[in-house]
This record gives sequence, structure tokens and C-alpha cells, in this order.
Amino acid sequence: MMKIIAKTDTIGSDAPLRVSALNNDVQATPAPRREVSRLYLVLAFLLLAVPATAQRLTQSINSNWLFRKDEAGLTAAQASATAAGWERISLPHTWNAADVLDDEPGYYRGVGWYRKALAVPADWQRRRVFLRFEGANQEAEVYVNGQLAGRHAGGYAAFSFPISQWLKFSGNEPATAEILVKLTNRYNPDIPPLTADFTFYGGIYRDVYLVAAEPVHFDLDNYASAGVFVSTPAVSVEAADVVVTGALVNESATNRKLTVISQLLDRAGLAVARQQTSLTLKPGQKQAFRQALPKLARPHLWTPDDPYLYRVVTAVREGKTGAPLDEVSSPVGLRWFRFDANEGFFLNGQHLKLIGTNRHQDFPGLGNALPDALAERDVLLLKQMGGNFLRVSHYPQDPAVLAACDRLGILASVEIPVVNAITDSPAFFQNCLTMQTEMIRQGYNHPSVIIWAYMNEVLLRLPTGLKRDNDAGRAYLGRVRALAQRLDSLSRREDPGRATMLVCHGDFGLYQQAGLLTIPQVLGWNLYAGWYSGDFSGFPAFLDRHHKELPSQPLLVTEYGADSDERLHALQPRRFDKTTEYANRYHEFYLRAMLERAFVAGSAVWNLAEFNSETRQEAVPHVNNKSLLTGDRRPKDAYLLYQAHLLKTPFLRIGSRAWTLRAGPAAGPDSLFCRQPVDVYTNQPAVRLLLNGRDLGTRPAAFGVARFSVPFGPGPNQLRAQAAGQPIEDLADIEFQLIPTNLSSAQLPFTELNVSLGDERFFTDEKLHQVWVPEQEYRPGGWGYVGGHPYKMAGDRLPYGSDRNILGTDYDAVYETQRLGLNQFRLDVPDGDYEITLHFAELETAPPAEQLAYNLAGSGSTPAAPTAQTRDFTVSVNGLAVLPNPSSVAALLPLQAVSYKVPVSVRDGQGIVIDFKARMGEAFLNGIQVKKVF
Ligand code: GCB
Ligand code: CA
Repeated sequence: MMKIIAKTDTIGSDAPLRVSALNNDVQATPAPRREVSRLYLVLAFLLLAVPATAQRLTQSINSNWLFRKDEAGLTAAQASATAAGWERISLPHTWNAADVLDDEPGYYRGVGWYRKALAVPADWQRRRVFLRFEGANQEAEVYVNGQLAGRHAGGYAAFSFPISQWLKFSGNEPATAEILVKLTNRYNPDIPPLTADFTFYGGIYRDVYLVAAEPVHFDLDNYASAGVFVSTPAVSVEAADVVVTGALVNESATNRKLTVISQLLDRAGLAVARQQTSLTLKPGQKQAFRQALPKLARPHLWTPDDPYLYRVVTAVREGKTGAPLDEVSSPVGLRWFRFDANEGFFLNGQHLKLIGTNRHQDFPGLGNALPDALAERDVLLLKQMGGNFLRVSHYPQDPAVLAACDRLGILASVEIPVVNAITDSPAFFQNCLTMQTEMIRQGYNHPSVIIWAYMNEVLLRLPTGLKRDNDAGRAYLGRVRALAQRLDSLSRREDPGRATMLVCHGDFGLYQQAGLLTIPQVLGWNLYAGWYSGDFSGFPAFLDRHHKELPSQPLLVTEYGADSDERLHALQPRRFDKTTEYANRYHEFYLRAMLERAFVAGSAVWNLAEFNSETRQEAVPHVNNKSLLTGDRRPKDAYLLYQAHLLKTPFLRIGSRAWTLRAGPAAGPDSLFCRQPVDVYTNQPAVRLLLNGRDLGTRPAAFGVARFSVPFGPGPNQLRAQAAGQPIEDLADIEFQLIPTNLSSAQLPFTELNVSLGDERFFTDEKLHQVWVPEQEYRPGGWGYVGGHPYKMAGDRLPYGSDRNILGTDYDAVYETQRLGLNQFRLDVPDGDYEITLHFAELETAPPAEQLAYNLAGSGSTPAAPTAQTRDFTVSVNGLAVLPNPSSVAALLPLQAVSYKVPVSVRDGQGIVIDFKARMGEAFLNGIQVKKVF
């Protein structure tokens, strides 16, 4: 990385040295000559003692900022002079936390200003002061006292600017400085990402720090890196080589004779290796150094099970024994690894299947502005799942993430946000190269990192007009290859100790044609067979094709997953129904296929947790819920499946954890139960299940799951699952709303019914404590539709229903399905007073819904304005036309939820008969609720 010019001398140490907080340099300071008070002595001692370990002051400045949006295009001077419209905020902050969730397509992508008044101590006149941003999306201009201190492009890397020259001191007085930041998250074709399935929240959404260094300091102006780089070029069970490189800067006015000392400290703080380098720097000089520490014998290795961390503390001193002027501490994990195209991944010579997830920086209500603790919690949740691998997707994240990986023993891959497409411009290429350099230098000292990656599904969206087989298309593929080649070489040059990776979507031929498959050291595949296309069998077939056609290219399954909306459940799960049950089958199938193939080095589920993607529609608009955890980080069943496979301690958990409020029809006219499935996840051979204390029997666990069919009774049901011979058990309390088969049953009186028409799924509404059940055909004595057929959106992706955002409701899943052409909906309820609510949403729109193979809408793409269809039908309840014309254009706008509540008095055993009569087109109904009032 840097030229080596420093003179280096090594001091081997036989006995380890203990580094204490009060080191010799401080004690050696000559005593004050004058007589001083006792208090002064204590103060002086404190002042001397503190700088001994912290010559560089680093401090976050997150509190008390002012923020305002700017749609008027202010200059910095105008913004600074504007008094009105500022809002007091603290960092981390995003201005898009709310507008990504509303029914208006799009979110604010424009300029925001931040300002802060800073008090700077007088003694900082001597110091070199830097402003460090851990991340701000996406183009920043930083002004200090009205002067432009620096610009940065890209929303996911740290950046830092020297600001001393803009600070104004008068005499020995502290100074105040105004920091003003102009930030924009507008679309910029020269800055990746261009489009992606996640939200490009604007804001200073990570910590901001002020750093004040002595005039002699380690390089603080090297892509916002630590300025000191630790590598471990050779590690084995017998010995480890640790190398420290970096550069030293002399910003003082005199020649300085300096010593750089690096000490390798074990976990207890004992120095186990040490090296010292002498350098002489002229004023204004920057000089690189390299220190190869003495070989460490029998190193304590870093592994997922035992993530043992050493530290390298690198300090610069005046002369050989002077006070430390600057110090950098870096984590060190001693490990080595390799990828093998046939056998997969090896850590420290041992085979290790990498299993884990992807992660976005996203939390409900916070957008991307997460405190560090939430980043750390995500890594912990991955660890508690038994995972050992994190794909930090699709961009570098808060440094807290990699630090947590280092501590918890999670191997990591990090990438820059080149997603879906590139722009063929010199500026775009340069931004990519700069981002890759920032990512590598900023993340270099994290032993958890094993992969630097640089493109995700870059051929998903060929620019308009380009085809794989036209000239322009071929030229574009050539440009993508050129960029990939440059990013790959840059990564290998910057950091020969990590593997490079490029991630493709499942179009083998296209990436092959572009010549991308053999550029990286490891190839990542995002595979969704059985979700976006085809069925599960496409997945193993694809893996085997890779292994056959690219026998020397190691592979990771970098993404796989299926939407799962924890409110939706199906007894016969189907592709794209978004139920928990379909996602469970998907993960069971995929995990097995990968475990069976040694050549699959590892995998990462898409995604650890639900995340916002503003342009997504579907059952939960704006949310991608292909995940193992809900947005608020509760485990879905698939998380338990991985625990059952990965945890080494006895494990048992009852699945369907969010399905604790259930409903279903009684098994027959005389039964008081309904059978529904319950899966128990375990790493034990068999599971016994009890229902309200009654033994339901013991079932063997196959591939981590024991499946039961449980006869739920009305009201509370307590399940207790036990593993044979192990003192572990799990409890679940499920409330069941049993629907009578015969609605006038005295044994099980009718109370309420909520039906989602055109639907095969159950929908649990925790908030209103209601369960919607799938439609059924009317049978005398019972309830159901007469005639008609379920609505199905054009195209073959959805088994039924639509995936459009239904406006004006949070119950999109219910409104997205409908029964078309029905004649009646009937309920043979006993006499009494009832309340019926009918729910409608027109699902047909012109033009029809987007028909892309992958539903990854581009930035700023606005869904076509829905227009009304020609449809004319009437609805009457027990012969009364309660809704003269619900289908009139004014009443029923496309993709708008509408509902009508109608009281009905049932007499003479007539029950409830709702008639639908179409004069034009087909009548329809999306949902119905019937409640007995008295
Ligand atoms: C992908 C993308 C990811 C999407 C995911 C999905 O292949 O890499 O960004 O979010 O699929 O859910 O469609
Ligand atoms: Ca942080």
C-alpha cells in the first residue's frame, strides 16, 4: 500500500511486558520546580496521567444539531443566514423516516442542511483538528465558518476533513466554529447505487466525531482510515506474523526525531511482541513505515467458537523515551482461510461451512439512522442463531457492525453499492474505485473480514434499449467487465489477505457472456428458484451447473429467501403467497441442498430482518419481508430452523410463534375442535407434545422439525413441547376462535366471522384481535360464497390475488384478494341482530401492474395512475339494495380500499343472503365481516 522508507529496529522481548495505564513516561516527567499546593499536584498528576494514553482526542458531536430541508436551492451563505425553518435534532438522523411509509409514491430526495455551533478549546490552536463523519447519504459539502472544508460523494463510507485552518482563535480564548453541512440524496447517475431494492434515506445517519491530534500524528488523511494497518500475512498453529504499516505526519514547524512502537498485546494486556522504528521527519513531511513484529509462537487462534482478539497498540514518541504523541489501537484476530472450488471454505485448516445472513442498516421507524447498539444487536442475533457468516449488503455499514463481528466470531463479506446497473461514465468508474478504496482501508483492521466484494446483480437491469445480443448491449457488457476487472485488481492490490467477490443473479448465461464469472476469487449467486421463478428444483440444478461449468471457481450462495408476512398462514402453502409456511418449506429445501454439496462454501439468507424498500408494494407495502426476523427483531420460524441445525447445545422451540391467535372451522357439526399444524424445531431426535396437559404423542424430528396436527379447542390452548431425555421444553399459548360448522349450533354459538375472499390464507390481526379465514363454498347450515372465481393478476407469478399497494388501508393482504363473479354470499345464522361489513377494492388497473421477473422497481419510478374499469353491479342484503351502486367510478377507485358497515336484523330463520347482480363486467367482493350484536 505504501512505500517503505523508515529505518526499523526490532526489540525482541523474552519476558512479556505488562502495559499499565500509568506508564513510565509519565512517572519520569520532572517534578515541578516551584512549591505547589496539594490540590495543584493532584490536578497536575491527572492532567499528565490522562494524555499518557490519549494524546489524540476523539469525541462524538452528535447532539444539538439544527436541520432543515431546502427545496429552494440555497447557497451556503444563504443557508447560514436563514433563521427560520430549522428543527433541532440529534444524530444519527434521516429525513426520510416517515415519508417512506406513506401511500404517496416516492420519498424526499433532495437537499438537507445541518448546522451546529461548536466550542473549541483554546489549546486546540496547536492541535490538528479533523471532522469525521461515519456516513452521510449521499453527497456532502462541509463548511466550517463559511469556508468549504471538503466534499464527499457516496452514502456508505466514512470521510474526514482537516479543519484547523478554518478555526478562528483570538489570543488564548476558546473559539466557536459553525459547522454547516449541505447534503443531498438526489439521484446522481455518477454515484452508485443507481437503483436497488432498498431505500436511499437521506441524512447524516451515523456518528460524527471531532478529532484533535498533536502536530505529530499518524496519517489522519488516508480515506478516513485509521492510518495504521495491521495484517497477518502468515498464521499457522505454530506461529503468526503480524505486520504493521502506516504513515506518520509531522505538521509541526521543526525537525522531529521520532520512534514508532508497536506492541502486540494479548487479551490480558500482556505485550507478547514488540517492535520499534526510528524516523526523522522534517516539518510538513509524511513518511510511511512498516514493522514486521517478531514471530509469535503458538498463537491463540481466532475462530467463531473462540473469537480471541489480540490488540496492536502503535504509538509514536518523541525520541526513544519521550511522551507518546499519538496512538492507534487495532484489533487482531490470528486466523487463516482459503476457499476451495470442490471442498468449500477452510478456516485455520479446518473445514467450515459458512452459514449466515445478509443485513441492511434499517429499523422500523428509524430508517437507516440506527444507534450502534442496534447494529450490534443484529450481529448478536445472527450469532444466537448459530450463524458464522454475515454478508454486509449492499454497502459498507457502521463500523460497529464489523467490530461486533470481530468480537463475536462472525466472518464477514463487505461490498460497495454497485447494484443492478452501472453508468458508463468516467465519474461513475472513479466513484466506484474510490468507494472500494475507502471500504478496504476503513475496514482493513477487522479480522472478521474475509471478502471484499464490489457488484451485486449488476446485469439485472440492462439500460433501456440495450439487449444482450445487440451491439450497444455487448458494448455495455464490455464496460461492466472493465469496471469489474479494475475493482477486482484494486482489491487484490490493496489487500492481498482477503478474497474478492462479485455477486450475480441467476442468469448464468448473461454473466458468462459478459466475462464476469472468472474475475473474482469467489463467485456469489443470488438464487430464488421457487420464489421469483420456477420451483425449488431449479436451485440444486443451478448449483450443479456452476460446479460442472466452472469447476475451479469457489461459490457462495449470497442470497436466497422468500417473503414471509407473519400475519399470513396457509395449510397448503404456495409460491408467492407470502405465508410463513411457504417460507419454511423454502428454507428447509435450500438448507438441505446446500448442506449436501461440499462445493458450496457457504450461504447467506436474504435477509436477517425485514427492511424498507419504498418502491415495493405487496402485502406489506414498502417492506421486503424475506427475512428470518421481523422488523422489530422477533424470530420467524425459519430462524428457529437454522437454530435447530446450527446450535450445538440442546435446542427446542415451538414454531409458528406469531400464530398465537388462530381461527378455523370446527372439524364437523358435532366437534369442538379444529386440527391445525404445529411444527416444533429441535436438534433432538424426537419431541413429545402436550395440549392443555394432554399427551398428543411423540413424533420424530426430521431435518430439525417435528410436525404435529393439533386439535385446537375454542379459547385458550396451551402447548408444551418436550425433548425425550433432555431437560428442555417450550410452551406456547394459543387462543383459538373456533367457527361452528353449523351456524345455529347451540353447543358452539356463532359470534363473529371474518372472511378474506379469493384467498387461501389465514390473516391474523393482532391489533384488533381478529382472524380472517380463507373463503369457502356455501353449504346449507353454514356459510360461504355461491359462484364466481378467485381474482388472479395477469402473469404467472401470483397463485391468486394482486401484489399492488392498496391505498387507504393497512390490510393490503385482505384487499389484494377478491372473488370475482360471485352471485351470493350466504350465512345460515340464527335470528338476531347482526352487523355486516363488506370490503371492496378494484384490483384491475390500466395499464396493468408491472410484469418484471424481479419486482425491483427503480428509483423514482412512479406507479401508473390507476384508472377506473367499466364495471356495474349491485349488492343487496336480504333483498334490500343497501349499496345502490358500489361499482360506480366515484365509489370504487382502483386500488383503493372501501368498506361499508350494514346492520341487519335476521328474522324467521331467513339467515343472511347477500346478492350480487352484475349489469356490466363481473361483481366482486374482497372481504366480509359478520358479527352477532345480540
Ligand atoms: C435480490 C437483491 C436484493 C433484493 C432481493 C429481493 O436479488 O440483491 O437487493 O432485495 O433480491 O428480495 O428481491
Ligand atoms: Ca456508529
